[in-house]
Amino acid sequence: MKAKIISLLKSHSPGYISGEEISSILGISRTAVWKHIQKLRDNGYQIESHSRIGYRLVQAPDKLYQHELNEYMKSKIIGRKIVYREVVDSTNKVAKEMAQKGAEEGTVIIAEEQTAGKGRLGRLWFSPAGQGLWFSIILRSQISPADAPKMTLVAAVAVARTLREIGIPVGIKWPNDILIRERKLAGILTEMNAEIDKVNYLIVGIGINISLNGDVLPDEIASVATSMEEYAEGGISRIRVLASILNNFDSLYQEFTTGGFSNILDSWKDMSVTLNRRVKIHALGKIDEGLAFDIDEDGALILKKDDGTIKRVLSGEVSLRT
Ligand code: BT5
Repeated sequence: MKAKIISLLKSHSPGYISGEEISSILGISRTAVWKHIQKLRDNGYQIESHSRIGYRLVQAPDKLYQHELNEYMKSKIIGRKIVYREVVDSTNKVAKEMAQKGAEEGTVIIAEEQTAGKGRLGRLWFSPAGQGLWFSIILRSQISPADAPKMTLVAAVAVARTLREIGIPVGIKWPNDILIRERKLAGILTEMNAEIDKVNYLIVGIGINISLNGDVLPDEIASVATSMEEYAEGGISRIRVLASILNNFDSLYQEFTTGGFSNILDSWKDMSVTLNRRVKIHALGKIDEGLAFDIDEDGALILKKDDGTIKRVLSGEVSLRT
């Protein structure tokens, strides 16, 4: 009912629609209409009312509600169901709990704030209220555990493609960073629940900084992070950015599950800031230095070390050298 009332208000905006008209279209009493309007106001909708002419939507809140997102969603699988929370510890953690209980493929969990957002290897992801997009996607494709790291690359292409479409010239740093001018705009954390030869489910967690407030940024984040607001003129609609990432992810995911990873890899390479650069890689307690010269079909980074030997790296921490 909430979504229907919002849709009626929007279709009449900036004009008024009478309570009587809403009540006759939706088949509810005028008192019920009034109660719904009150609830919408509590949810942050600015609605003017006038005794004779009715109700007028002045502004919808910048909240990531499913009924607001639906307007922009074109996806088939990803984001058909959106679970919205004001505050969670980590959307990846909530997604895992929901996946365990059988949540359907493509379910997205999104929060305004994370109190214990996760990075890789026990690191933290700083996720203040309303300043970013912090969300996780539940996937149940029939892939082998060895193919799971590819999903991080698929997600990176979805995020980078979306940001480039809106004019922010980001690059992808292997395996999970979206950078601009060598500062981190977004990160991806893919986790899985698997048996030896079968993935039960994957959780792809994505964090994107929209408007980090410099006053509350810890120093160690301020020195490495950036946010979209610094590069987008005229403000950003979090809802449109999120819908567009989910739509792009949806098409890439379908391409991936129908054997199209090599095309996705080509897009990844086109947007990469890692390839053909000197890099230092920390992996499993070892440090290697050399030229990052390719990504193979498994998503592994191929490093040509200074002694001429070739090393294949499946996971690790890359720093770009000049
Ligand atoms: C990542 O880890 O980049 C993965 C981040 C994934 C976050 C999303 S948010 C939704 C979902 N739910 C979760 O709980 N997590 C996912 P890693 O490569 O390990 O990078 C972590 C490092 O990035 C930290 O040690 C900081 O140096 C830096 N960092 C932390 N918060 C940041 C932020 N908001 N922006 C930029 N850099 C940040």
